[in-house]
Amino acid sequence: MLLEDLGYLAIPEKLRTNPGTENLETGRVVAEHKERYIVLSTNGEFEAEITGNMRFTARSREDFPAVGDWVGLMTYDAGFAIIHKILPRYSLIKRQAVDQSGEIQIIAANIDVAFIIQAVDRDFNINRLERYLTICHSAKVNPVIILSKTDLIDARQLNEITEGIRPRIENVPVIAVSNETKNGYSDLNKMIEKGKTYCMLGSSGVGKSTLLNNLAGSERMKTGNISQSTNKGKHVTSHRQLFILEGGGLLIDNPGMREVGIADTSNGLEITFDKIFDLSKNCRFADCRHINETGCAVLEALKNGELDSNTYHNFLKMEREKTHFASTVAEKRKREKEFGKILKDYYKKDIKQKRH
Ligand SMILES: Nc1nc2c(ncn2[C@@H]2O[C@H](COP(=O)(O)OP(=O)(O)O)[C@@H](O)[C@H]2O)c(=O)[nH]1
Ligand SMILES: [Mg+2]
Ligand SMILES: [Zn+2]
Repeated sequence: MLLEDLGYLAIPEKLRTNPGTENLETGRVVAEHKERYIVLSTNGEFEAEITGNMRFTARSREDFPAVGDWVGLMTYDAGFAIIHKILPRYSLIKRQAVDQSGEIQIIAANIDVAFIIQAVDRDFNINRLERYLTICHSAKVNPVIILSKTDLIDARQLNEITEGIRPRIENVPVIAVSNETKNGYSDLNKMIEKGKTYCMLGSSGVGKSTLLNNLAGSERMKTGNISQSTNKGKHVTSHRQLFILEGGGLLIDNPGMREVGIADTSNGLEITFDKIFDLSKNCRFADCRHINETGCAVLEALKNGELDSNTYHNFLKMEREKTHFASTVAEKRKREKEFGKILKDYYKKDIKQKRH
């Protein structure tokens, strides 16, 4: 296995030199399970853990390795390795946890293209597409929309769906596929390049694992029906894993996501809703919220039909969520800081007491 087979050449040149890793081997995290990692390197496959130092200095989930990460490691006999360093990431897909704790969940690192998969039957929902697009844009990952299960509808219905997407989502490729008939597979295969990393995003049951197995040419991931008995919608894929496809593309499957919160820290919303952001430059007030302000160019465009009303409402909803997330994070930081201070005072006292 060469590093370029794992996608090494997709790393931007300036990130490839990593001071402090000269004596370490380079590898890529292909799977993760409760702080244990499977790493591939030129010397094979290793089960790895991070150093104690990495664990104790970690300030957030982002300081731990994720699937797709390039790492500096020391390897030992019997396929065991210690990860000493995470190399700088060129992209990182994350989402906000459902419980609103302000925790973020890392989906995958160093992804070139994300396939946003939505089934054309009951799962189909443009608001949700915009949500995933925002996650991709803030992660600096190029999105491609894949409409799956097209065998369940006829050509006219499919046409209606793609026509419905067009006015709301521009400049994002849309590919319609069926895992049953393999319709659309050749278009999809054309998009997958050797040495580039792809990741699948989408709800449970839309056919992500089936697609991966078909593209890989063998059953790598378990697939299944959404369980009706446990109304939670149990998913079969319980872990995240990176697979090397026959054509040399690298593909990451993901457990289904029931809800994807927006943890947008960069300009994901700006890119997804670029039309609204362009319009807002003409609002009378610089801090216009586009809700009821006079001289609002966004409301004006909404009134004259230039702006789609569903797009507008979805934008407002996600904007609110982003604001809420930002304040949750700020509060959490504050609490942690206060707790840190209590600990510090406690230790100070403790040391004093020991001296006496
Ligand atoms: N009719 C139809 N069923 C599909 C298609 N793709 C997947 N399925 C079925 O949908 C269910 C969920 O598929 P799975 O790949 O496990 O979805 P995942 O949760 O997104 O990984 C399985 O029963 C599949 O057989 C498709 O293109 N057409
Ligand atoms: Mg799956
Ligand atoms: Zn406005």
